Amino acid sequence: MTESNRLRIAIQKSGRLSTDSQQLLKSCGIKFSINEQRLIAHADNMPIDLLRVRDDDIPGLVMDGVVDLGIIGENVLEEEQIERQTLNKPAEFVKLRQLDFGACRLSLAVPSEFSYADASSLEGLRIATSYPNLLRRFMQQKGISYRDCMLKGSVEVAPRAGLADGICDLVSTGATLEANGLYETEVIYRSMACVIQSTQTQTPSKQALIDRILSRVNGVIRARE
Ligand code: PRT
Ligand code: ZN
Repeated sequence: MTESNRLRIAIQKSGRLSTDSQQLLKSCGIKFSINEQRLIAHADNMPIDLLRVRDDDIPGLVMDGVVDLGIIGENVLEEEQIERQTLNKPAEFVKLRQLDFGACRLSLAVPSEFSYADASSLEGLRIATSYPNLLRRFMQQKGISYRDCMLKGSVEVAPRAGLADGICDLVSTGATLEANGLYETEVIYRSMACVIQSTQTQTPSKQALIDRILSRVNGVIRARE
């Protein structure tokens, strides 16, 4: 029995989006306390369960209809959507709204000694990334062929380690690139956190609760602007 009368919201367990996600839900009047050992936190004052998971799992949980709502970076969402479309797996969701945190960009970067004119400077070269689908889409649009170097972490050290010629990685301040002797050449995707809803919802009461939460989210963000 996996159906639930309670609204399920997936948020990142621990990482760059967790504090802001929890804070946003609390500002919307949802009362809960997190037990670090627990996957689920039950709200005290509304029929809502928070699922605390790896951010990478959130798009799939929403697209498979396991949870009703998710708070996730658009970068991870879009990457997963392209991946699922390629594999003919459910890839539908409704983006309810973009949020005001989690800002970053997915960028191409190369070693400081690399002479870069435009993306075609990477023709035939190897690019390390954790976002193979977003990278492929960008390079296909430009008509550039390149070779993959798929890394889930430590992408920024790949050129120095001789594993790749350039990278495609998330950047916010640029300090990590600089510390690794790389410079940013091209932004291929700009991202913020967003709230998404499953297309497989719902009972009218769940939808009413979602509408209420969304209108509070709008109010909270408007007040912060
Ligand atoms: O454990 P889990 O899988 O849940 O977390 P994670 O390690 O995959 O993700 P996490 O917590 O690092 O990031 C979650 C989300 O935060 C990302 O998917 C983005 O939507 C958003 N975000 C915003 C960022 C950054 N800014 C960011 N700067 N995610 C990662 N970075 C990393 C980047 O990969 C690089 O290593 O920070 C470094 C660069 O930062 P600067 O400031 O030096 O440029
Ligand atoms: Zn992750």
